Amino acid sequence: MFSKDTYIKRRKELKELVGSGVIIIFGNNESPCNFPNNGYAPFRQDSSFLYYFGQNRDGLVGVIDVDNDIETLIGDDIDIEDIVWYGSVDSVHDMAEQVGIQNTAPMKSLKTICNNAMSKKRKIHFLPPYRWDIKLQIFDLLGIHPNQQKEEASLTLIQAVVKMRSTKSAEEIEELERAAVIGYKMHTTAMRLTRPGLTEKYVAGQVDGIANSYGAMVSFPTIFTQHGEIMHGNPSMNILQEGRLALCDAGAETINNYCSDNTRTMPVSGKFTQRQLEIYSIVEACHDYTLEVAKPGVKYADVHFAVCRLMFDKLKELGLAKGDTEEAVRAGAHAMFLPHGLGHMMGMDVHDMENLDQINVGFDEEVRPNLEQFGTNCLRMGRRLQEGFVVTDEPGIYFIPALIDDWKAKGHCAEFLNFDKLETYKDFGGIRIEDDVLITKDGCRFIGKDRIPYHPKDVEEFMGKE
Ligand SMILES: [Mn+2]
Repeated sequence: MFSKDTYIKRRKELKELVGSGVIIIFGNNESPCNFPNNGYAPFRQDSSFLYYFGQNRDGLVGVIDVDNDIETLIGDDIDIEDIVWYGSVDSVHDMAEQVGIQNTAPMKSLKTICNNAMSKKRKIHFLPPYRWDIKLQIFDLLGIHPNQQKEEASLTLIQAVVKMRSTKSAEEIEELERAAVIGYKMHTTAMRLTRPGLTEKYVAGQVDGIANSYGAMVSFPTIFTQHGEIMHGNPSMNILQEGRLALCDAGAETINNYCSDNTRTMPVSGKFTQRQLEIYSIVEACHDYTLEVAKPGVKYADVHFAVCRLMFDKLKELGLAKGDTEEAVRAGAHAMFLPHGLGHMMGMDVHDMENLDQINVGFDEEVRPNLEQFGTNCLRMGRRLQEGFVVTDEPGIYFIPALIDDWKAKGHCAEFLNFDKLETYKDFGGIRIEDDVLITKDGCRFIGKDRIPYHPKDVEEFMGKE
């Protein structure tokens, strides 16, 4: 948690941006796993609630009456039975005081607050809910059916939250640096353990343990797989095999819920083959190129396409691609290899604010998403970069057998791709290299003082150590 002043200032700015009405920001509740008292652990608070109200406990709601400048933390104090099982916790009044809020009220009063506002036809601002219990709560409070809640959510509030959370303050950047330290430990652990004979799940479990030991949790379910070409490949009981590549995409959350997100791809044997090295070097060059071009004022979509053109040029040298690079990228031919965007915003959520809808977070009036073209429709971030933004830089090259078959059968982008050569890469897997980038005053830099090894020589040297 930050100081009281941070939360007071944030709510003050939010009130100015929203202008009028009643803002309701729902905190999360415990989420049952297989029976009510066995919840998914650890508890994860809603990030916008954390941003404005700071408190990391279930069963809280923050209400801001903008017109009358009244802030209320709503929640029920725990009773003696809960204290017996879980220990004593701060009262709602104490929690409010810690974040500079004057008023508290029990949960049942939320209905009265909403009824009063609705009877006076005042605007009630809420964010699009993503958990079913909150959807039911909104249905109960405001009478809006869960199917309508995304549309009925306040665009004014969404835009205000996005504006504020997109630019990271100095204290937030410190938290992100802390997350990077944990991320470094996670990835170097994976690199140290990876060898033929172990299961993917074993390595992934050790990586998760690091995140749990040093912070709050993993920032998303760890990907550790020899099938790097499957974007979200869950770790399986498959045994790591000599000659394969293992892709590890994993991140940590600090105790204050700021994230890291890195990917490394390593040879299971500890040494890249020539064919692996050729593809790896292209991804490495693309990854490093982002650092040269990303800066305030530049559209991240343009950085993405610049990286795609560099990648395509180099794939032509290997004989996997052909034709005019500009035309090929315009036609979306690069998506055979890179079917996702170069990166996404990162902060308290690993895909920061994705619950507020990507069109509101990664795009704006000027830069609209292209929802038509395969690959390009997966861009999560396109708009102009600003100082203080944090985005991921995660180019990859994948050989997806089903996609090769599909495009080959349709003749899709046939003038830009060498399908005969692609056939010989169907057993390759995929490579991604990912780091987190802070946009600075006149350029950008990686977050994290220690770079997780990614230059091929460094990876091999690290894996060769006892
Ligand atoms: Mn990522």
